[in-house]
Amino acid sequence: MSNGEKIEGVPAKDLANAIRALAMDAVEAAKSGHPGMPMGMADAATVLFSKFLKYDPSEPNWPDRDRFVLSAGHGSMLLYSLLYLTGYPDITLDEIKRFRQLGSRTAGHPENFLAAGIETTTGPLGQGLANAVGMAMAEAHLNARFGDELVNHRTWVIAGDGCLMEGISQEALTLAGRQKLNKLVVIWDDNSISIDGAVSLSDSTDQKARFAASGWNVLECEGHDMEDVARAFQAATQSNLPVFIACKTIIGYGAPKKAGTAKAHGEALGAEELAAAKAKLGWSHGPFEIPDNILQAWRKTGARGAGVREEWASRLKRASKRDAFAAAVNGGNVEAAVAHLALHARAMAEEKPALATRASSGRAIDAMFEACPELLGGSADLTGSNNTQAKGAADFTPENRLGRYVRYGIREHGMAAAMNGMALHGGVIPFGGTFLVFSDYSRPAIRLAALSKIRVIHVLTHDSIGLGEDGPTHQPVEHLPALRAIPNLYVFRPADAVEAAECWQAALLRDDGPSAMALSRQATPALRDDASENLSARGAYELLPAEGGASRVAIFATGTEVALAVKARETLQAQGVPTRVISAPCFELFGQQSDDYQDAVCGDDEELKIGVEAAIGQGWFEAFGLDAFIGMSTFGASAPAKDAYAHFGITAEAIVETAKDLL
Ligand SMILES: Cc1ncc(C[n+]2csc(CCOP(=O)(O)OP(=O)(O)O)c2C)c(N)n1
Repeated sequence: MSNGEKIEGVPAKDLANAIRALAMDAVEAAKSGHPGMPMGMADAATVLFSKFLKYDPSEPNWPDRDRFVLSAGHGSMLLYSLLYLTGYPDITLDEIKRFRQLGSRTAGHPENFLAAGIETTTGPLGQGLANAVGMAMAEAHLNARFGDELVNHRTWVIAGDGCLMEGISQEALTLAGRQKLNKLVVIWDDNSISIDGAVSLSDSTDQKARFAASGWNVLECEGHDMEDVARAFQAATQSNLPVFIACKTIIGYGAPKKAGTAKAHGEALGAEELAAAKAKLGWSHGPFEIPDNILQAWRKTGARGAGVREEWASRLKRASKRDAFAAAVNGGNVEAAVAHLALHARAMAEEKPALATRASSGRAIDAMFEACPELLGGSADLTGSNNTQAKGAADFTPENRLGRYVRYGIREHGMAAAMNGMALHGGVIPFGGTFLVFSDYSRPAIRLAALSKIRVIHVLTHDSIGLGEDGPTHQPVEHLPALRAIPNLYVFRPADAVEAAECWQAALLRDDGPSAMALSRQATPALRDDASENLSARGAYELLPAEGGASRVAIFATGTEVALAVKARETLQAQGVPTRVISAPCFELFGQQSDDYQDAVCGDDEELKIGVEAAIGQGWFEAFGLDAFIGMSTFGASAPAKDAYAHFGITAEAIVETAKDLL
């Protein structure tokens, strides 16, 4: 395919220039944005969308479509132009004209939920690349489960220098290399420019050697020579390893003064340079004007996937696994998992095991894993600690794509971002473990999951000073409030085996956001003897009522500290002080309950309210209207758990003392 080759009767270079023109015009109108990257990658993107990418704009969510990930999310106008030109209904010319404006689908950086066709939310550099690794893993797994006839697609990524400089890229690419994800193709926009100027100011990595060293096939092409680009893409489709294509481009291609410089990166070109660029490109059309023959050529290009999609649909109709496939891609067998968890919760209420909540979570996973084949577990090299490997779950490997357990290695950030990609891909429900303290390493991806409204479950064990001897480097202190600060993230901290099962139910049942399970290393007593209703799904509930009169003290606690509250209540009750205990496994769910319910749980002003959690108290006073909080205000200490709790004054005795002082 040469630049002069005609696509649907129009020279390919004109199709590429349509992308450039829209990018320049939209950024100019918004007075902000990034024209350089779309202008530089327009030729390669034209080759991809006209000859290689499998997609159908009339069915943007067709499960067997190729996934296209714009990891260099600042170049969002490249994606929006392509979606408009190829005919995705959500991205109209009006939306392009409203680039970056309030309420438009064409936000500054792509947001997956704003328009069908945007596969993932990108902008924080490197995330898209790591999402794509998860998408390719999901594809490989589902391909093994359902066969080539239903699942057989690629994941194509455009990544910039910034994506490759970010640390997350190392985690993502080494994971992909180990997993031999041969249907993953990363196209590097190799333009040697970032914001500060030449990439060489800050980086001298041999990127091709880096990828090759990690088990990738490495290719190169001239990014403005469509024939050469097509040759590389064709070769990429024949690979037995993931493919990295160094695609040499000029940022801002076509802009006479700014091309090849950082000035093309992130600001409007300005009227003069824009006009000169259009003249240089031979584009004589006004702002947002795409000549009909060019638009029609693009639309026909976009329509060429419909036949392939229809063939797929008829294969699906005849497929013996069509019902299982439909269940998988429509959110998974969650109801079956939830039913098994309900039975399990009842068994735990009977058995009353004194377990670490990480062990209770492990048992919950065992209870539901077979019932829900979409569950895909894993851990960042802490399997034995996180209790994330269900009994009988085999490893997911190049040799066994049916395996449902991912050895993510020591790559928390890569794991979290890959899980986002899996959830976005669909057909699997990812969960993965690490220590709560290392949620700092995965936080940027957790935040994006929350923004992206996707179901990803983080199993975060060793959730307090109660982990003991590993000391303050490993003891989370600020992490619970820090996670609770992320909008749309549910933070669960179950108190026993019944609550652990309930929290898993609640996490699975939400399909509009991620959950984090904070789980203890140390054992804690069973507290619930009734599991007929999922009380954890209420966020907070009265575990034990006051006896012998109106309640005078209410103790609110989470996780392992609920047992301390129960013990303190016993003492206070024995001393004639009617005391309630409220278990609060999920603040976010509590905040969604009716005012009446919240008022009933929080009680009246006559009552003394004490919160207990082995973490800093940020957020606690507002959540429950507390009078006092018992928790941490410093880092922890290396010591056996009991000694650490005693040292920091998080004990039943301290709760009793505080109550008596304040009554
Ligand atoms: C994690 C993260 N850090 C910083 C930024 C801000 N930023 C946006 S684009 C960019 C430079 C990217 O350079 P490159 O990938 O070469 O893009 P190009 O200049 O080719 O468009 C930076 C630092 C960001 N979006 N994400």
